[in-house]
Amino acid sequence: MADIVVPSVIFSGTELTGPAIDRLSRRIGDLNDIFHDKAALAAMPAAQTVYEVASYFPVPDGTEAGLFFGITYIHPGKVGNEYFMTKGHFHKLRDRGEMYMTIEGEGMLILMDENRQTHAEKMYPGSLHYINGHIAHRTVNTGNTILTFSAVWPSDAGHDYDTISTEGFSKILIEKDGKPALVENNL
Ligand code: M6P
Ligand code: ZN
Repeated sequence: MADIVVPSVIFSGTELTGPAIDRLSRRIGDLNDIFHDKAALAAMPAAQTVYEVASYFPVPDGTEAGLFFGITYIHPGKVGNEYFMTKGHFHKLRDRGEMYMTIEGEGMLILMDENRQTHAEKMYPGSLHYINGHIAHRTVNTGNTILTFSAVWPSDAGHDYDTISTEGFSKILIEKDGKPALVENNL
């Protein structure tokens, strides 16, 4: 290997580019489980993008003690009175933590422990969020512009989506009187 190597993965501050970037889009039609207002959901175009993730996986998934890096872009919007948000997950290896940093936009990080105790942290440009292991996490765009944040997580953490898709979070973030409100999820 040459002494000096120029990385081919570049993070511009908002965009992640390079040959090894994995990109995924989550659309309304992929997110039937997570939004509470099923009638409002059914009235929206299934192909409408809710969020996109660009990730850099420098080591294979499952590698012990490696790290992954991702940028998530949540579009502004709502399904009924519930803001656009990510699916949310626990880590498969429950004790693995994660770090988020907000790049642009405004939002909320919803955190739920294994006893279903839920609270939220405000996300704003520069806000840093340490997510302990054993905590489910979901991000929500509460603004009128795209919410962009970076994430770093262990390459052996894995995603447990099933627990959230069957049980949900105990609280949801809705717009109430023109403002975000974290309320009990009664569904
Ligand atoms: C962050 C990280 C990723 C995650 C993404 C979208 O970038 O936590 O691991 O995939 O957000 O969240 P979700 O997987 O819950 O849809
Ligand atoms: Zn995670």
